[in-house]
Amino acid sequence: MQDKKKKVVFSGVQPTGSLHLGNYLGAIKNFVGLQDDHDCLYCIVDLHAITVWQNPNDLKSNILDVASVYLAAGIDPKKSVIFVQSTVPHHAELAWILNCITRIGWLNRMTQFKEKAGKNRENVSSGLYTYPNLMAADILLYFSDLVPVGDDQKQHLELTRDIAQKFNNDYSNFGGTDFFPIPDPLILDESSRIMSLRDGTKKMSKSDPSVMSRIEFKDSNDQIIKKISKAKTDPLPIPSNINDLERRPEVNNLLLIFSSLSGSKLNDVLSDYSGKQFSQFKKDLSDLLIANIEPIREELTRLDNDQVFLREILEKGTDEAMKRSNINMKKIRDIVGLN
Ligand code: AQP
Repeated sequence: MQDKKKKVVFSGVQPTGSLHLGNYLGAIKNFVGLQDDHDCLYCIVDLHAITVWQNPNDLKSNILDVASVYLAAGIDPKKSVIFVQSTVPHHAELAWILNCITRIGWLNRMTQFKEKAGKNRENVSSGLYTYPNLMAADILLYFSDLVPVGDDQKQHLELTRDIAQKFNNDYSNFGGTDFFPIPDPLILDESSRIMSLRDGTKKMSKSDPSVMSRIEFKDSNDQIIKKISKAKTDPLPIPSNINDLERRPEVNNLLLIFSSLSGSKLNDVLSDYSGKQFSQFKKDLSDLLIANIEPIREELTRLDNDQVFLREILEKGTDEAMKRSNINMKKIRDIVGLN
């Protein structure tokens, strides 16, 4: 049931592969922390996933995998609405309306599209190009106030704000100038961009062809130890000054991961390890990772054997999301002049 006094939080994860430490520290860990004081909707954004071709069988199992990670990481279906985007058709309907609000020039500035399309821009799907409009629809459909995301989504959030403002202005005589609340991003600085373990200038990503670039939830303890021991560093010892990390992206990344998982300030981590070699630091980092990931992995194994439970949670989530989106979509259609 919606608690009208609480701020509405919306966020989502794409079911495009095995979830990793970046998804956890940049997004899912924050989702968990928000549940008590906010009205949270956490979505599995499968319509976003198909902006890049997905094997249908993999997509189906990835959807359930994201749901399992949500639950195993501590999202409580009694407190938060967990659902699959495509089971609530209003997301796609509102995205179309927002396609008609967003200016082409705004989409042309989106760096994620440029990065994902690369040199192949003429040949990627038009869905990839209008992806930010669907994301805006996800958020605005529930009149969300806050959106916890990693740093890579900041630009899309700014676009969502522009879209909401333009809609409010274009239809001010019909819905008022503050019909859609202007949502705020919730980005935790230190963990907002976790980088690849192989290249500190590239974000840790599900689609990186090298599994050694990321820590996945399903990694065994031995795999975690191996990935961290092979994580790229450099021949210099750990510095004592944060400024000395500037030209050492891989070292910076490992220290940030440590700081984020341990809850210690980066400065404190530096003073504990400055002047030391990486072998001791990497051992401690592996221990910390295992302490965080092992309980989630065990819960994932348990949920893997209880698919009925998982599907029940998702169905209930769809019912609740539909209840809300139905009411909101009626208002939106009415304002735009659709019946
Ligand atoms: N490396 C990261 N550091 C911090 N946060 C991250 N997020 C993703 N990668 C990092 C955050 O996780 C949430 C869900 O991301 P997503 O799966 O919807 O999309 P993405 O950002 O495109 O993630 P990937 O792993 O890079 O997927 P692919 O390879 O499929 O494109 C978002 O809040 C995101 O900020």
